[in-house]
Amino acid sequence: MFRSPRQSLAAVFLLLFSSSAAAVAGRLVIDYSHDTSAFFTVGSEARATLERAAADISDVLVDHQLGGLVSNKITGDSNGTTAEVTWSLSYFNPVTGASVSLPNPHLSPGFAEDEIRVFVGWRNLGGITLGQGGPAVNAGLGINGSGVPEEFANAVTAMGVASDLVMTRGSGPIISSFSGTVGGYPYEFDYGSFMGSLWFDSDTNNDSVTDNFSLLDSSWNFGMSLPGPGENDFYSVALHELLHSIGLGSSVSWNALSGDPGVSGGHLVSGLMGYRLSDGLAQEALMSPSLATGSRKSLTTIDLAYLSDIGFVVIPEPGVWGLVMAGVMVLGGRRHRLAGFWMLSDAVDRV
Ligand SMILES: [Ca+2]
Ligand SMILES: [Ca+2]
Ligand SMILES: [Zn+2]
Repeated sequence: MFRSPRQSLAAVFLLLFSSSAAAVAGRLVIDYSHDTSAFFTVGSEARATLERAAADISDVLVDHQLGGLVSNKITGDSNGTTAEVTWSLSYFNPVTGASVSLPNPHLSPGFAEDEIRVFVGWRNLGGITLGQGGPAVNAGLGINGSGVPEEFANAVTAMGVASDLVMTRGSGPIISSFSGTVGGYPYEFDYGSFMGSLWFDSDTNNDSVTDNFSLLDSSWNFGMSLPGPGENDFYSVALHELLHSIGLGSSVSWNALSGDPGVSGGHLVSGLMGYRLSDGLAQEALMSPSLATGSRKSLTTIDLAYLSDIGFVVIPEPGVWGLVMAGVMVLGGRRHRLAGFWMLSDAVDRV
């Protein structure tokens, strides 16, 4: 039977989706501990849909790429002289925006292999903003040392190497970097994707009063069925903000792509098309900056390619899915990377 190229590509992506459905979910752990609204109660449609979005992203991230965190103290040694860094990590409270510091992040909340924790909530957002999200870009560190001065430079260097090995979590993106000097010797630390925050608009009529559930429900489409005319699709916004929260749009690895023609600030350019992983049909990238009311966006090959570009290992695996990978690379068409680092701000964006 004759098939147009488009049809055969669609068939390949359908196969891809079937395969991904069997992957282990749960790499994105949704944390509701800051949510004070009644909108994410256990059993609610919004919560179920958010969990589905997290699972759908987890399914495209390959297992065993993000290392666990077993200690927040990391030591470098040079002939018995040591330099030790003690890390704390911070994230933004999704409801209040306050920075929350975790002095012992390996214990509380703890980071198992492959897990990224995303704190979620609701806020009254003005204008046309539906949601905001970003990775945790704050951290604190203290450095101690002991030994002889002539070995300290090497110990500091060894500490940096050892810290990067643990704190970048392996092959995931670099979220942020620190540099400075200790005892006159320079250090630079990178760290990877541990946490993020995101929040959704709870004031859909922009009267500065949090909507009651009935009003919220009439504006948002909380379920997995497609949105009706005029409704904003919660699943689409959840996917988009979750991808922000793990580093797309604001991270050292993302900023290194700033010369890429597909990248515009914290988003992919409007109109950049990919193929939906769910059914192989063409769709504007999920990570473009806007979402039309009454429409749904889901993960596309383009979004997958940029997840790969910032450091995640994503399905399909090369070799096994060679045909699909070739398609992704052609569609992506972006291999122009700029060297250099940008310091991160509290980057969150519309939709
Ligand atoms: Ca309101
Ligand atoms: Ca609003
Ligand atoms: Zn965005």
